[in-house]
Amino acid sequence: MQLGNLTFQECLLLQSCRLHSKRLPLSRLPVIYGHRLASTDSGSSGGNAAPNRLNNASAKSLFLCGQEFESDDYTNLTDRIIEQVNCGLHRQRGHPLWLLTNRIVGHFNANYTRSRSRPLFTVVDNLSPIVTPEQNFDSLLIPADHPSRRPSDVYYLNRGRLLRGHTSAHQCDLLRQGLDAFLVVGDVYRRDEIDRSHFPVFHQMEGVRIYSQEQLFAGAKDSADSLRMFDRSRNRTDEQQAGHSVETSKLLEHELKSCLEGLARRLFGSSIAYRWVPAYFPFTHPSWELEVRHSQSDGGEADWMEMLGCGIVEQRLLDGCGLPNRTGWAFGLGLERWAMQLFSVPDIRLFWSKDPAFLAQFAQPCQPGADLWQPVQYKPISVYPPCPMDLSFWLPAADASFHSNDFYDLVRSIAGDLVEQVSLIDEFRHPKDGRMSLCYRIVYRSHERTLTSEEARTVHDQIAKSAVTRWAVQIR
Ligand code: FA5
Ligand code: MG
Repeated sequence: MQLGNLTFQECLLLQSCRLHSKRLPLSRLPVIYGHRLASTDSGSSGGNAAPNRLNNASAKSLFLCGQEFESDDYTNLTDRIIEQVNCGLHRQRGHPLWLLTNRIVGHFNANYTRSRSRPLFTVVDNLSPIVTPEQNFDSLLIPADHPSRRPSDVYYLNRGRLLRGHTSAHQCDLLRQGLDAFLVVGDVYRRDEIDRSHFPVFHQMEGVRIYSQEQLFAGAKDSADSLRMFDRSRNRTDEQQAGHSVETSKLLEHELKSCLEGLARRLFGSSIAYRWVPAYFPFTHPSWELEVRHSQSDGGEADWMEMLGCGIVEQRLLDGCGLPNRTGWAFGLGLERWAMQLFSVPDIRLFWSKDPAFLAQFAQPCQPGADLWQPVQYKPISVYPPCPMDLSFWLPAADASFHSNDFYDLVRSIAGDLVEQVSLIDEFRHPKDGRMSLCYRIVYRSHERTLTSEEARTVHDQIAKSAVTRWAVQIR
């Protein structure tokens, strides 16, 4: 077991290198994305009345989850994303994300109970992924000018609706509804880089637990009466929120971390190497990320993989939900990342595979009545060679506005699952006319067969052609 011994700044810098292939300014680092119940929101996530589609004929509206939405200047959904909305892999029995979700819920139910063994945590897994900016951002104290709101990072249906970027979007609504301990599972959407552990559609599980003073200090027995949850004389520091007593800060941190460490040990075994890294989220303070040592499938050096973000819920958020006498913690974990670690799945795209040879490997523990915890280790069906190709172009003018995420979306919508990775490998500004030249490396690889270079070349040429049409770039 390994705990981090880095300073806060070192952690931030380290993360900037690891999380983003290119360094980003620190202000961009606290990348968060992050409602309303299905019954009160834009359609439930159950059976869709009509298929999701962009209404191309007029391009003025789109259909999603059985509802029509008017498009506007913020609309940026692509057909491929639309196809995946409400995929809910975690609800499909037999899928590895279903298996993982059920193991996690089983662990919580076994370890956290109310009187008469009733589960403490309410599980909510059917909320619509279509939320408002209020739910995804404002309710979580995310500033109006925060970069995570930009259309370059978020899939907007229109200015008033978006695909949730994290399950935290439901925190406030569920707290207002009166829940004091809950797990929310759902598909989330981000315009993100593409690599083996990032995908624009993935699944998160949110956990929130809030306490009254009596509940928080229930374990303190003799001294419980003398302990106070709030101490108005205390200021905000790196370790605690203003107004929280020292005991509250320490106890909440302990409860949160031991809950998550317990979960990691139950799933991955007691010898798992992990570390806590200080983090920043506008809706929790202090905040951390949990990283787990992850061995590379290709035998390369083991690396740390970020598994979740968490922290002590900002008091201002609880006040806003009408809960000024409660304190609590919250976490949000990436289900695919946990499943990759747990089942040794080397690439996040595999979770989208419909190949029976993939799904069959998880079928046994998913049978009704079977032991959910019987060990499963993914065995690669076969390994096909990657096919890397570079694409360089000049932007049309010195002041041309161009965002890499738009390019990643274009690549994804043309190459689909044949693209394993896209990265910006070179940037160069023309000394005379100031135009930018960009070079992207696109790695094509199929999980189903060996791609011939002609096949990859055809797709690559199509991408180049579309980039020319879309942005008037000049291929080099
Ligand atoms: C969040 O989304 C916060 N909402 C988490 C949180 C909840 C913090 C409650 C505090 C309190 P973050 O952006 O770090 O944080 O994402 C959480 C996890 O989702 C990551 O740790 C990672 O496991 C997973 N994740 C993030 N981006 C991707 C991606 N593109 N593909 C797959 N998994 C991802
Ligand atoms: Mg993170």
